[in-house]
Amino acid sequence: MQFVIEETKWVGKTAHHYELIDSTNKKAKELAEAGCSHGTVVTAAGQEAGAGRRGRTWSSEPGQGIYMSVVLRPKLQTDKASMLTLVAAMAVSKAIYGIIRDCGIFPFIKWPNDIVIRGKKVCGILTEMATKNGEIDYIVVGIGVNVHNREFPKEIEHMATSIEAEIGHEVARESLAPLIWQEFEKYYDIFMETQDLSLLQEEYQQMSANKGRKVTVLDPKGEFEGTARGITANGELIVDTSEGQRLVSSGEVSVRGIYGYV
Ligand code: BTX
Repeated sequence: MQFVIEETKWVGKTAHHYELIDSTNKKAKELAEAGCSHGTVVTAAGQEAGAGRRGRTWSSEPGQGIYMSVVLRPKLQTDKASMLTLVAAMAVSKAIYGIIRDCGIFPFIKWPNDIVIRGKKVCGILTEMATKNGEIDYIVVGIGVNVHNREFPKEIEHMATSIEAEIGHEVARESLAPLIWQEFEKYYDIFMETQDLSLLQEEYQQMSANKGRKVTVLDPKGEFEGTARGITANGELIVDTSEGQRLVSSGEVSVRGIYGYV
């Protein structure tokens, strides 16, 4: 099923759709290497090798979810690129809420790259960057949303859910996907004004699943616990620990709730 992206200014004006693909991020990177324009979108009905972070996989059952990626060519310092994950997370949270608001359920952001409903993951975001001569050549932001799924592979069923499984009625992928890009474009343009999250920070905090919660930070340099307090304008997670406040950058770090996934 091909999504029609109409209400945007620049996202998805060129779009490539595949019924089955290995990974929309991989295809978007190939198109970017071949010189495609800023805003080019790749969508697929299913993925055979959906990619997560650090070599992990994203279960991408055909016809069950939204699998899509956008190519971006921002004039941005390389160390700011990871904030685009948070920008995309805000867009997904807002778009899902726009579709399910009557259910009284809120899709929260689990920093940095998941959207959760009732503590389980409905969306993952993968941001990848390529540089040339020390500058950003392109960034690919990939978004996977579980929409219709009623079951998941055994190894992820404790942490994964879909929008329909949570709200109990049908959601149209062809309505949600374009809405995500509309919201993404709005948040992206605001982000680019300041090249940080200072204008989005306050709204982000309201969408945050972590704020005020006890978290374990799985830092390869040493695991620690604390209470998440929100994010900085640079997208770091603020964590109060018994030894004082620490700022956690995404990258190599994962965050888990002490009492569950969130
Ligand atoms: P992540 O590394 O944060 O999360 C991956 C982990 O999430 C897996 O190891 C598994 O535990 C769990 N998981 C796998 N599949 C699902 C699922 N469908 N629902 C919930 N949990 C799951 C997250 O990486 C980033 C995922 C981005 C996926 C999009 S899809 C479109 C684009 N193309 C592509 O290849 N990747 C992105």
